[in-house]
Amino acid sequence: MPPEERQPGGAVKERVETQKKEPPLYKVILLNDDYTTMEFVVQVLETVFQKSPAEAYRIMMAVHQGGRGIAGTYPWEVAETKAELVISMAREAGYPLKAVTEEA
Ligand code: TYC
Repeated sequence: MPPEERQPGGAVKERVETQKKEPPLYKVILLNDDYTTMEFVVQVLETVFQKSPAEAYRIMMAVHQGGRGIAGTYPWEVAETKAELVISMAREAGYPLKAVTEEA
């Protein structure tokens, strides 16, 4: 028995369920608009979401044609931080690009 489960007097501590649950995942979704350039969206996908140039272009075109698309899926805090980073980079560059998070 591991020392932390030994009790004074020899009592045995009940084992609580210890199986680790995976954290819930959240999608970061990019929304299409008419003003943000394709180059900027590709750059965001490469730098914020670590996509290859080919994958970044594919996702950007999927958003451009379909209205929205998944940039990546992460634990809540990472997803929120990346969505906020996308929005602040876009505003800094003068684009209206939107990113939202949704439970996966
Ligand atoms: N529709 C934009 C254009 O034609 C490109 C674009 C793609 C904008 C994806 C936003 O999330 C976006 N310049």
